[in-house]
Amino acid sequence: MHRYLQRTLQLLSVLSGLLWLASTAAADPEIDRLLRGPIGKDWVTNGGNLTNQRYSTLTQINTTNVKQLKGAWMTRLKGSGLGGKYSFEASPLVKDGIMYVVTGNDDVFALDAKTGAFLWEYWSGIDQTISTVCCGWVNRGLAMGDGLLFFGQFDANVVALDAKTGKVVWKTAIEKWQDGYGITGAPLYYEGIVYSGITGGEFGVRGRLTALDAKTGEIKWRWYTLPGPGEIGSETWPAGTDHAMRGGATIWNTPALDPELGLVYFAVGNCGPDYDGAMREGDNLFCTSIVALKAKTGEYVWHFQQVHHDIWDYDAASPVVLFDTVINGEPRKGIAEAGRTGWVYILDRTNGKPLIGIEERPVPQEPRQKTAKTQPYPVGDATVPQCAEPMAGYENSGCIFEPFWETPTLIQPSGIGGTNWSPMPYSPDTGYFYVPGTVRTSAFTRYSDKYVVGKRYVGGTQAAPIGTPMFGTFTAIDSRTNKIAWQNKTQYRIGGSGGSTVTAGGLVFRGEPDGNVLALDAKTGEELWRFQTGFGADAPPVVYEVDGEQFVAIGTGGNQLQGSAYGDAVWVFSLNGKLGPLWPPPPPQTVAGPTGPIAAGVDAVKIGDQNVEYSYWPARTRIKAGTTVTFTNVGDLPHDATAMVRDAWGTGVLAKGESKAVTFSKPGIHYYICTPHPWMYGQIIVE
Ligand SMILES: [Cu+2]
Repeated sequence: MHRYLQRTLQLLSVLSGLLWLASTAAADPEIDRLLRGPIGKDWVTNGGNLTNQRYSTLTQINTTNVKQLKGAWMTRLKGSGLGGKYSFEASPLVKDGIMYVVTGNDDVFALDAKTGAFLWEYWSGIDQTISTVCCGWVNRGLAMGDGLLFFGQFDANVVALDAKTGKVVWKTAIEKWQDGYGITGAPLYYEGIVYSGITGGEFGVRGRLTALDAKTGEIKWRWYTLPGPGEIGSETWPAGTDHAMRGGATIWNTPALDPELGLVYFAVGNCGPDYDGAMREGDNLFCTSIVALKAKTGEYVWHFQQVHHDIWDYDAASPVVLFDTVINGEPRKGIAEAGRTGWVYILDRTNGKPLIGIEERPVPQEPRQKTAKTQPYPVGDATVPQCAEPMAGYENSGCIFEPFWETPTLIQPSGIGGTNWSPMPYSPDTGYFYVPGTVRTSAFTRYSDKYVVGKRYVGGTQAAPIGTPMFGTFTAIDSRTNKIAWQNKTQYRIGGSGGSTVTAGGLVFRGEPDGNVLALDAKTGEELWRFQTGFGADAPPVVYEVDGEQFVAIGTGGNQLQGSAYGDAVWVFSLNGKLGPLWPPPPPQTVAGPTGPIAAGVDAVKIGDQNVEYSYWPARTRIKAGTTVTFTNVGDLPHDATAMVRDAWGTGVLAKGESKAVTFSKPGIHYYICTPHPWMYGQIIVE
């Protein structure tokens, strides 16, 4: 009897053990293994694997033979995402000889990774009238697992396609685009969960990370980046107000995950309203922060805020990177993120404490903006200059964290400078992070904005003054010291969405907005190879292998924020490649201001004409005093034309098809911008 009971208990315990295994077993053991391991022949998630390091272990293409690299194939994606409102920022995924790629129109294509032949295509049919777009139509990539491909859409749906056929398996609405929400970041898949961020920081949304069941699309949990009353961080918002509920803090990019620690990590964007801190006294957690949650449950574990009470649009927008290192002889688990501030933030990923050192220093104050008393200054070097040059016509100028109110104030880096959405690869061979940067000064101005659901809610503007230079830097930052190992100045802005990838072959591959793809020596930064693709080459490249042959792939479809020429192509390179370069596309602007010839006597200006969404046509016109100029929006998005001299004149927001007439009586040169898209410039010369 006693023995029988013992046997029964043993059996029960074995059974419950099996049940436990069944409930926790990985949903896709092969993908999970690839995600945990070093990146080899396949590239199965946006950042290559769970670390986001974008470090390929393939060595067939290396520093000795990279000069022989030529085009293996180039495929144009049937006009998907081809046009002035789109950007191509996705890394293609590759698994078992099949490439999957998503364009700025949320269309997905499966291609033979060896030949570029089409296997299937999914056309999103997404509503082209979506008006809650802050920074170009873009999709930063896919995730895969359980035989499915996952991605977020501009209309705030997360979608799963059958990887074999491209048919929709499930679609889950996270929110409504009409309320200001959208998804542009690539999700992360691991152990049957899809992690997705959300965008809408310029539309008064409440940011969050959403975890979905990969098989069904059911929402398992969500973690709000803006705390509700009584929650952790709520003490950093004014008590008794609901400003935190529309404080932005969106998630632009793919999380990283440490399976041993069981933590998921991500970077959080700017506070809303972007440039007006007057009503939101406090540090405003979890804006502009790195956050760690328990990967299974979404429970808060730690956070690090890069900018307190952000009023400069200093999003943490680049994906976080996990790496292991040795500091003072001790092995450490690190996490790093490159900010728009121009610094790399390097932390211990077990607890969120600085790994190398970050000092809180007093900063200049502006009581009306309720500025934070101190800000974090990482020990080490910044990758872009952090002070603006004084300039005629501007009373105020300053360095990073210079406050501003209603008088335009020059500050560098701008909110569209430093490292923006671009990823930052890490090589365990060199111990370097490869940091793309944009150098661009902004004149910041605060104004009042009223919150209306689904409308822009930014409380100010930032535009680069006419004639100021815009360029970039590409910097190797030593992960052990946070100091510059080498730095290349680049002709064009590359921090806005430029991508790169590093290999065990000692190479860094990266695209340029002028259409060139480059290979650099990862140790020294020396350029070893260059190839003209014919389209703006801004997307982050990937490296893969099929039938023993190594390939390098890059999406070349241009990028609005970097001003590069649009396209719809995927270029793939190999040592056996036969294709030569194409003619260069028009290069991006390197000086802020309107471009093109001056039209004589033209009194009608079209906005977003000729498939160039972010433009005025003509951008420059010469008229007689007393002429009435009619501005008409023929683009897809709401635009305006607003004098750079504040309160002088403006059309107000024009929806698609709307016009507004403005009479110019005073002779002189009138510059104007589009307030939602301050990289659009126009000029009216009145005689
Ligand atoms: Cu605009």
